[in-house]
Amino acid sequence: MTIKNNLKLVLAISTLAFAAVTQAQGYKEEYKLSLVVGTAFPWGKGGEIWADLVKERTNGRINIKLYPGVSLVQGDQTREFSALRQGVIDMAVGSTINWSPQVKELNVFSLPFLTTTFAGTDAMTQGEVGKKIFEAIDQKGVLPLAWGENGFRQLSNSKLVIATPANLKGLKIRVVGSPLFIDTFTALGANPTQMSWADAQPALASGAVDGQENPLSIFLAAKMQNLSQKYITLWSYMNDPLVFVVNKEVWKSWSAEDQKIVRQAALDAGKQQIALAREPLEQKIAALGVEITTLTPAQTAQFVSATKGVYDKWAQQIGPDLVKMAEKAVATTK
Ligand code: X2X
Repeated sequence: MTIKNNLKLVLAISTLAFAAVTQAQGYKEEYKLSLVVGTAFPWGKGGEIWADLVKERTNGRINIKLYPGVSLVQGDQTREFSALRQGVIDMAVGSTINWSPQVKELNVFSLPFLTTTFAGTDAMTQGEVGKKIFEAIDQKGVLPLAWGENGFRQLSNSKLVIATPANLKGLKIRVVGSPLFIDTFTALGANPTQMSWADAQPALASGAVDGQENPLSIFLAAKMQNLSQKYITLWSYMNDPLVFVVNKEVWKSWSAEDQKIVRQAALDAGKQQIALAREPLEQKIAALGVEITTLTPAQTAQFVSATKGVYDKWAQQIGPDLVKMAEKAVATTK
């Protein structure tokens, strides 16, 4: 070997070594993934599946740690989206309700009775509506990768069987952090109060509120029968899709190969998570002594008509075009 060739070799090796170091420097030792609930819930399981798939497929280059209880924003789930944008949170599997104060389009899923079926939900998330919503999330500064699902929200309370809006009169109902929910429950004659998930459980336990609405998977894993919740009404008035997202700076710091792996892992985890969230739980919950009421079509119609004004008002705020697109998507499933 000539001296010139030796020099070339040394240069090539040091360039490679430098590249390896800068790549390692660009990667964090741990990525923080925010969740409202932990792995006892299908929602938290989805985060765990995503983290495990990424770790395995990147040979540990990307190491994700779960932060349930939205602990990175002190339990205030309505601040999760801003924290994601700012980089306080690296990744999340988050609820469309919790992010709707920042991304108004997400309220489309909370329009009362827009759809009451999984087919209707899928027609929205997997079609044009889903694309538009991902664009909106992206424009607000966070990268969406895949859909998940918290589930259809059912009504529970400690006082009585609720089969018509009249039964809700004056009941104190805990609702989540979107003003749309205050409007819906006010229109139904209830007395809604907004609070975080962390505050909701002690408020139910002490009787400060009479009832709440959440998917059955949340009811079961949070053992709400022990929080005085004796009655459930299955009204499926809205579904709460979840979104798998990554902070944009974090995303840019990853190699193209790793970006591909993280995206595919989110899609795979999302599919598995949705299947878990859709497991029927009525019998398990009934076996705990909770009285479950299924509405007749005529009873459902009363709830639909009582909330029609809320639907129309919010359709204007969300954007009539997006709402029409959603209505069309749902109509194809009927
Ligand atoms: O707070 C709730 O009710 C929950 C857990 O369902 C959400 O984060 C939307």
